[in-house]
Amino acid sequence: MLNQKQISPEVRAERQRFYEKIGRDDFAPLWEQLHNLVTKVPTSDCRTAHWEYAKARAYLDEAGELITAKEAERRVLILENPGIRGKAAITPALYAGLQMILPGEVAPAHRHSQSALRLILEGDGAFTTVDGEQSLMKRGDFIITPSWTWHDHGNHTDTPMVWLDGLDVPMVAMLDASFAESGTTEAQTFLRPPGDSSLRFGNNMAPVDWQPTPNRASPLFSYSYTNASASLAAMAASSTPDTCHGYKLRYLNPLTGGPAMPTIGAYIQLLPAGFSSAPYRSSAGTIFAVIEGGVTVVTADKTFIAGTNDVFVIPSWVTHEFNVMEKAVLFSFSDRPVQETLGLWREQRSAE
Ligand code: 1HN
Repeated sequence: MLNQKQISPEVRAERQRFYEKIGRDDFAPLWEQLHNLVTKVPTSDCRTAHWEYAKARAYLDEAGELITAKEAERRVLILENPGIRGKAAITPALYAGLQMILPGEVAPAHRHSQSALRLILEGDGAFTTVDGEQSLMKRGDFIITPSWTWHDHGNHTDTPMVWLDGLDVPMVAMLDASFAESGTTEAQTFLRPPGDSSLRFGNNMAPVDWQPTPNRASPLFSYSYTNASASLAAMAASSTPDTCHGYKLRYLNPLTGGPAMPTIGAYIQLLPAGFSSAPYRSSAGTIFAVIEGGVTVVTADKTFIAGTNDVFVIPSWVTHEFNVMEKAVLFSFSDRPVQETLGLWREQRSAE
């Protein structure tokens, strides 16, 4: 790095004049910022942060009185990372929000380049329709709406439904590749019966001539919590936990073995009663939602307890540990698949 102290005021002023001159012609000196651009380790302004569900839920109730889902198009409270406010980002690459849909409400059909995932936090039986197939949602279910798929939501039950939305909004903005379209009708016409995609692709089979396309999202769009928790319970009953992750599974595209969507990886993990994880960090900033129990999260500069339905974010390369008294289940999502595809992803596990 240039040591400013060794530079005489005359030279500094001369350089400043040069920078201003070339700036008027849209040039800039790399040497003034090289070390901020190429850092030894990730150093974004993104911070570790925690959103309590009780507080979020009260704000959602207030929002419910201020605006309908239809008028809002989507009634969502964005979870803004406190280190990067105003960018609709929870990490530099990802967006997260909490969406509420009240009994009788409709969130009209649209599609966009951004890929979305939902993790249901509250409610049972509201629906989402993805590319003409309706699916009822319940707590803990993981649902995807891949890039450019039509989607609308509705709630015919008598209780509110709340879910966590995760999208690649900042990533798509960075690439300047955002396209969107509104549906001509509020709700899509059904093209297939409910459960069709699970029956075609979710039974370890696929239609004989179906060819997976690289980087295409999973044809399965609803992953039930009943299945996920049975898988976690089986692992927990018959193996020892990973020292950093406990028992952790990734949601995959059954046709490729890759992630359910190309830009966002999604995971679910069980931390058994009494578990204390070994310190861990990775280059993929990760958003967590607590599905069952509670967890104490420890980082160098912050320790907090995340209770059921709370959301928290661990930025890239921040070492963290999880401690639980009772069994806990955490859902999480990150940009890991993008980093892996580009050969960028790194992790560091503490010495075991
Ligand atoms: C969106 O389409 C949904 O469809 C939710 O439920 C959140 C945030 C940004 C852009 C599009 C939805 C969104 C979104």
